[in-house]
Parts: sequence; C-alpha cells; structure tokens
Amino acid sequence: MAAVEAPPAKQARTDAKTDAKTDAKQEFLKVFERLRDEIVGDELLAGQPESSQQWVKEMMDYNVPLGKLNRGMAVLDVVRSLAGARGHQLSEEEVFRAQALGWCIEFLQAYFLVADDIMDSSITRRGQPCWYRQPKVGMVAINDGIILEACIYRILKKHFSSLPAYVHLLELFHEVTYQTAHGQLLDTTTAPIGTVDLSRYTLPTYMRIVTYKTAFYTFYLPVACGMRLAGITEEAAYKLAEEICVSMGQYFQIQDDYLDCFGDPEVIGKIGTDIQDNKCSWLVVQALQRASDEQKKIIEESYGKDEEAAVQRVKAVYRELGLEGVFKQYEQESYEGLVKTIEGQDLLPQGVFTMLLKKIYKRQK
Ligand code: GPP
Ligand code: MG
Ligand code: MG
Ligand code: MG
Repeated sequence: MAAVEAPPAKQARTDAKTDAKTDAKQEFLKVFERLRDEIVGDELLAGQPESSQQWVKEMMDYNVPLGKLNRGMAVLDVVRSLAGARGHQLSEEEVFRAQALGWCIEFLQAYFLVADDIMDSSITRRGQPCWYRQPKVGMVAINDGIILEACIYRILKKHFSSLPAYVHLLELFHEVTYQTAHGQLLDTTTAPIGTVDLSRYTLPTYMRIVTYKTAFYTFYLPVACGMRLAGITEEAAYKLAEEICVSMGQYFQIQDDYLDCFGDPEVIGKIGTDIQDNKCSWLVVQALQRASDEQKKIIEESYGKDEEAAVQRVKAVYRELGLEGVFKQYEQESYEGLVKTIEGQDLLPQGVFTMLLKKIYKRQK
C-alpha cells in the first residue's frame, strides 16, 4: 500500500518549516503596520482632514500587504545570507531595516500594480477587485499610485538617511523605477488596441519588454537592497547580481504570461487579460514560431479582441501547438541554467539566489 502520511520526524520538520515561514510573514506584516501608522500619523497627514488619513490608511491596506510578499521579504533573506557568510549575527535594528526596505519594494510594487491594472483594464488583483474598480476610487487611483510611490521616499528618509548607503538606495529606487516605466512603455506600445501586427511579436522584443518591466524591480532590486544594507560596495558584485537577477526575472515573467492563460484565477488571484489586451506575451511569440498559415490566420483574426469566443479560439491554437509542454520544457531548462550560473560564481553566497529561485520554481501563483 502506498504511504500517504509522511513519517513523524519528517512531518515535524515540515511543520517547523511552515511555522517559521508563517512567523517570518507575521513579523514582516507587523513592520508594515508600524510604517503605515508612521505615515498616517506624520506631520503632513496629521494636518490634513480625518478623511484623508482614513483614505490613505484604507488605500494602503488594500494595495500594499496582500500579495505574496516575495520581493519584500527577500531583502532580509539576502541580508541574512550575506551576514551568515561573514559569521555576523544581525542586530534587531538591522533586521528591522531590512524589513522596512523590503516594504519600500512592496510600496513600489503596489504603485506599479495600481497603475498597471488601469493600463491593462484588469478586473481582479490578489483575489479582490482592482483598486481603480472600486466605485469610490476610479481615476483617483492614479493619485493613490503617486502617494504610494512618495511613501517609499518618506520611509527611506525616516529610517535610512543616517546610513552611508542612503544615497545608493535612493539612486537604486530611482533607477529601477525608470527602467520599469520604460519596460511598461514598450509593453503598452507594442500592444496598441485595435491593431494586430503579428510581426511585432518577436523573441528579442519580448525579452527586452520583460527585462525592463519586470526583472529589475522583481529580482535585482531586492538583491541590490540587501547588498547595500550589508555594506557591499564592489561594482563587480552588483554587475553579477544584475546578470543573475535579470535571467531569473525573465523566467518569472514567462511564468506570469503562462499563468495569465493557463493558470487558475482562483489561485493566481487575477483574471488573465493578455490575449484581449493584444500583449506581446511569451505564448503568442512561441505560437507564431510554430503556427501553420491557417493557425496564424486564426490568431490574426482573434487576438486583441475583448470577446470570450475570440480568446477561446486563440487558446485552442495554443493547445494544438502544445504550448503547455513547450513551457514545461522551457521552465526546466531555464531552472537548470540558472542553477549552473549560480553555482559557477563565488563572488556572492549562492544562498542569495537559490532562496529566490526556490520560491518561484514551478510556481502556480
Ligand atoms: C508585469 O506586467 C509588470 C508590471 C506590473 C510593471 C508595471 C510597471 C509600471 C511602471 C506601471 P503584467 O501586466 O503582466 O502584470 P500582471 O499580470 O500582474 O498584471
Ligand atoms: Mg497587468
Ligand atoms: Mg501590464
Ligand atoms: Mg501578466
């Protein structure tokens, strides 16, 4: 008979791991509450009407802490990994700073998502209606995005301005925001509503879009933040981190594109819109490399239309072309390639990257 239960010792280890994960998330969330209350209670908001304080608090609670928090929590993991390699035990203050910096990344992510959902006409995010879809919000969401971004710099000023790394951190957030906005520019202008031009959907175009719109802020930013807090100054170490993180970020966005079409909206917390939105998605790029003239014609006629039947026709072509299998194979190769690169360098502890990779390998959400 097949064993259905893990042996007690293994079960206990698994439970302990799950508990530690839950604890880390709880600790991280406590820091969010502190930062949020500091912002809501700071000298500017204290001088505003009660309704503004309420709005900002509710807007933050809705948009900042409800995601997977992988990006934000990665900063402390990176700092720990770097400190561990030097035999250094983190102080309470160092832990708090790593968590607060992690929240700056989550504020940036919240800002991007509020804006991205408007641009992509999305419906749900993190299992709830997109913020701009709330009846009382609408286009006020644009201003809320600006507030979310400004919060990053208030947190940095309050908690990091006495550190030598402060200017580097400011530059890092500015640079990554600029890179991401340029990725979003390519993403949106490659997908103009109403014109389907299949010749745009090439792999080099795709890789450029995802490198800029996703990879820098999702992977390089948390790693570089951790490295700055750990006091690393060698340019070569940042270059190497960028190289590895960009590869990981490309893989992550390819997963995102795959899940947009083949994921379970209940699990990913969002309803896919890439086909309707005419997006230069990894799937359409792969499909066009393999499609017959007839299949290309179906894509041409049905892509970029906000009609369920048209979306289903495109998905049927993806299935005929076996894109689920193509993705699985890509995922395996990409994972193995990343492991090889991580193991083939000795400038940074491998744990910095393997921790991040483990969290996304074969993710369903
Ligand atoms: C992911 O694109 C990229 C972003 C969310 C960055 C947005 C950047 C801005 C400057 C606004 P996506 O549209 O595939 O993400 P999702 O699937 O989560 O909507
Ligand atoms: Mg989107
Ligand atoms: Mg988008
Ligand atoms: Mg997507």
